[in-house]
Amino acid sequence: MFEKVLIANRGEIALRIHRACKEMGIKTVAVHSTADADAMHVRLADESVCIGPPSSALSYLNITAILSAATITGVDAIHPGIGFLSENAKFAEMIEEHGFTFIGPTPEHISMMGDKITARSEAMKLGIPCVPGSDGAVEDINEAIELANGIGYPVIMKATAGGGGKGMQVAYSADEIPGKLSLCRTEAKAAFGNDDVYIEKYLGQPRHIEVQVLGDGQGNVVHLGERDCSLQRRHQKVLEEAPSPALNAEARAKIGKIVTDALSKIKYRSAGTIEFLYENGEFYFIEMNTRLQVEHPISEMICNIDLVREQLRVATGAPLGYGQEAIKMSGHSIECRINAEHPETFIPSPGRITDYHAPGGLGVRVDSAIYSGYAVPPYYDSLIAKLIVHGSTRNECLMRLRRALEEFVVGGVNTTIPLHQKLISDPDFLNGDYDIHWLEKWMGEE
Ligand code: MV4
Repeated sequence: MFEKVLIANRGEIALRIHRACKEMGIKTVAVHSTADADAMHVRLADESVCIGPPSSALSYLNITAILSAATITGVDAIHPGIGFLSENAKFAEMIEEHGFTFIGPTPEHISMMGDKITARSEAMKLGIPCVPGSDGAVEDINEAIELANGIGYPVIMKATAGGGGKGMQVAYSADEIPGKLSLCRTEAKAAFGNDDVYIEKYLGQPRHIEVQVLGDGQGNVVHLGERDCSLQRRHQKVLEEAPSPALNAEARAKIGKIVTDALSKIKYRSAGTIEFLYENGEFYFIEMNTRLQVEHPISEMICNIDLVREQLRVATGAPLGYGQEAIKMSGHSIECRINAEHPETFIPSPGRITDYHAPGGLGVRVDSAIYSGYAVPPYYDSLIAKLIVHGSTRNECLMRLRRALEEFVVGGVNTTIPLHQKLISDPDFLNGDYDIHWLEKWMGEE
């Protein structure tokens, strides 16, 4: 096992990784910007290195500074966490070139899935069901119209380098194609420096269902079931649950097998997530994330597996050591993302936390790096805590969640706690009756 790991991240996820390391007897090195000198991940780590000014571009995205910190502190491996450099193939490659281990997939797999056109064609080759659409990038307006006529309207045009909902346009008829294609390209070029675009059939009322996988790079791959992430606003997830209220055991086993067979063929290593749209009982691949995800804890809760611990183990070259039959899913888990934002306007609310009391008790987990007296900096995303609850049934989970949200005190900044309290008392939510557009409609934004 590694002796010392550098955690190239901040906030709750840096702390999450630190905790897994500590339990395994691994020393940790935190890196931080000048704005994060007082952060909990820095306080708890065995060593810390300041890697730059507040701006992420100059600190948490600064590959040279991070590699220097790794060299100075003599770590064995680097965990990229979530966001920042976690899906940067060049970073993974440079880490290996410098003689450190990258705790994640190979640079080749990161690249393969980072480009959505390549990801789509790989998924098809591997037998994963995809949304009907173009084979590769669309060349011009005529090809786009021809394709769209064949697929049937509406169609969605997407940037191959897309992310965060940017670079997508829906066309409802052939005469909308020229304008929307040009818009899509312009937006893609500006946001990602790449204007390659592909086309898919536009699904009107799908759920967003993603399957958690774990591989060892030797062909052993297991899945940890699915998460329903349909409750989102402007492409920001708000609340996630596992299992999905929309799936039965048969559908779960079927998609699980498709996904593990596929990733076993490419000998995928580390944690990953395959995202699907799910409509009328069918799964349609949209993309794969080659990293840990914010909502990974709900899968951990229902499977009783520490995903970061497993990432560390397989990164050393150890085999998984168990098969799918060892994964026993039990009960229900929900995560509420608590952001330092106004619960109705979502205006960020950085500043000093004057009071803090986290809920606890059976089945309640809080992943957070905040504390009383901590000042939430204005430079990064506004997630300050994840409240993760487990119960033996969805109902028990919901009762516990209601109780835990009531107990949660975060003073001094606005938080989305009141939004969650309202959300989990809505009849549609209680019935599990929602799709990807439900939350924005519910908030009167769509
Ligand atoms: C779609 C879609 C409908 N049809 N693709 C949005 C983000 C990107 N990851 C994929 N997205 C979508 N792709 C087809 N063919 C609808 C969306 C979409 C969406 C997907 C998941 C969760 C929330 C969403 C909100 C709006 C649109």
